[in-house]
Amino acid sequence: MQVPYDSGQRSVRMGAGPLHLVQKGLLDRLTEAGHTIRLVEVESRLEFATEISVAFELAATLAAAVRQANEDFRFPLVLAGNCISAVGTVAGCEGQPAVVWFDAHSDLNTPETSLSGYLDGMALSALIGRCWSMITRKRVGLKAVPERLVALVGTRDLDQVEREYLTNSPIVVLPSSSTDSALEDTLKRLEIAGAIYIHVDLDVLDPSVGRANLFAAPCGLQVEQVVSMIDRMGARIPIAAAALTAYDPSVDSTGSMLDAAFRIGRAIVDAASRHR
Ligand SMILES: [Mn+2]
Repeated sequence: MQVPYDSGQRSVRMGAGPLHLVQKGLLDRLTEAGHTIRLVEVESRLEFATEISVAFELAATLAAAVRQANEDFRFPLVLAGNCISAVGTVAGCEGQPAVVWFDAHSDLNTPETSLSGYLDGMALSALIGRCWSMITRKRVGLKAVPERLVALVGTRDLDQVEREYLTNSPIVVLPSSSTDSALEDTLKRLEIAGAIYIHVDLDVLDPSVGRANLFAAPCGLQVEQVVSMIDRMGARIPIAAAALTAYDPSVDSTGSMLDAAFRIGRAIVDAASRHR
């Protein structure tokens, strides 16, 4: 599924990422790997676009597309500009999946704590029902995800408010340096949900891999680490849906992030097909 928007605007900045991934052959790679692919394009129909109205309209359309994929026994891989797309993807999943959130940032701001006003900085807060609860529930059909079913992976660029929030929250944080046994313990905790949603904001990767977007931060994960974690998750828990987000091709001057996205996309679809 392709959601080529960033902050309500189509095909600019990270909104160009989903289009670029497809143009450069992500779907061909997945087909070569033996998967049958169908591209579903998610578009906004609003006449007057605001960041918030477009974000949740896209989420509602995406939720319906994810539900349809489930009915057709197809695995939903979402290519989205923004992390707020997660609200729609999870709303479309059957039951209540746990959430594994690969991201340099925790996206745990709210309208009350955000200094930038940037909606993606509130994406995980929206998913757990801390903010935007009316529109996510009534317009998108989201059931807020309990915090004990959420794990942040590779997260290192947090503001003070987010740090304090995490101190008192059951959300698990696995920093880039975390051990295999920490991942095992986390999966043990998440598997009671019966399924997981894997969210990969590509800025989780270390800048030595390449540049995903304008918000990249040092001390991130290597591609091999992300791939091996996804592989272990898929071996243990069925993957209900996944997303690759926040890729801005205009800052990826070498194309190395494109290659990383291909490898992670392939790892996700391979891992998801284990239980299908
Ligand atoms: Mn993010």
